[in-house]
Amino acid sequence: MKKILLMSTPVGPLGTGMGGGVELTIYNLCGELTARGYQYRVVAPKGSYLDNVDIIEVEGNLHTPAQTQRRDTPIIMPPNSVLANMWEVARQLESDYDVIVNFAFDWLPFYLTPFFSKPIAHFISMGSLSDGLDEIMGKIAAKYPNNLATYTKSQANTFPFGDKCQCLGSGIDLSLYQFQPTPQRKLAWLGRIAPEKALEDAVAAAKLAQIPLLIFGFIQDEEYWQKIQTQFSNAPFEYKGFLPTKELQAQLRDCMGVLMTPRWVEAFGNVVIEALACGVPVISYARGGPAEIIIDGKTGFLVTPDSVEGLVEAIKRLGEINRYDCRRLVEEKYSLEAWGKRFEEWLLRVYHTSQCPVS
Ligand code: HBI
Repeated sequence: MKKILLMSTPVGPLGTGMGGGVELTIYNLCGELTARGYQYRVVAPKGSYLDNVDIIEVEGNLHTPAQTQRRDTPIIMPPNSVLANMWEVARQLESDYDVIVNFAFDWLPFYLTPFFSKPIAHFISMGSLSDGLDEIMGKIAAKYPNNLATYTKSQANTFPFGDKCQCLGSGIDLSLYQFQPTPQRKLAWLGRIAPEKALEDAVAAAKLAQIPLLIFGFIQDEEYWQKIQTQFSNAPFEYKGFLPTKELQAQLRDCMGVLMTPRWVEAFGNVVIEALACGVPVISYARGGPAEIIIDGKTGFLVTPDSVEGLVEAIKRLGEINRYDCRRLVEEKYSLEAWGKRFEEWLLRVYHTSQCPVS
């Protein structure tokens, strides 16, 4: 295996925050593939940009974010779909590559898998959201049992084929995050601003605790954001925008804690390891990826899901956490090297078993 083709998400150009956690995952994978001597190209919607990454930009209409649809919503292909155009490029290029890695949480790449002569490794970025996707993913998992991977076990377990998913965790470039031993009296919330992230609970908790809350992230659902501002007009929160890592961590590190309020099964929660890398403890609802990362009472607190009072109780206990423990956990388990090795091993498994697929 020498040359790898990375196929991005169709919900937004890379570098805008619209691609959520997958943007950081693709960027980090590029760094790890370079470090390990592989050649690669990224195929992504027009307007994509990542430092030092060679991107093939493709025209076309973006897809609707899957989490805004219902479980029984039919599979929708927009006219002039950017995803269809991206996979036409993959068809033209596949003879030059050894493995194709798909990052789209969409029906088409899974359906196309048997039509390609080169193996397609599917990295699944969210938990189960739709019956149509579960069906096609399950078919491909049965035919290519090594080819599906997720961030965490709890994410994989939301799918009927969860036992076939490789769980790769995540990783970050620790050199980008500076440890801060002494915080100021403020909290942070990070993520795409959309209903499944339940920002309103974090604002409510900050208001009850009377501690300012800094909000970082891409505003995905404008109406939802307006509603929060109206509902909590006199709460102590400040929107800081979607910042590049360098600027984000410069503000994040000064916080006494991060609040994670996932309403859904958060696949992983890159923001958790970004906060811990700065020494910032994380308080999260005990569900999904964050519940597998946070060591309750040591690197933060796990709270009864959807309990704002639970968040407030945990905020009062933040002083019990040794901030060095937060940084140490990420250094041990979520460094880029540790994650890159897991990802490379998965791709090699996909590549070597592709010679004899399960018929
Ligand atoms: N929705 N349809 C669709 N396709 C994606 O690739 C997708 C998505 N919603 C969110 C998303 N990807 C990313 O934000 C992931 O990082 C979660």
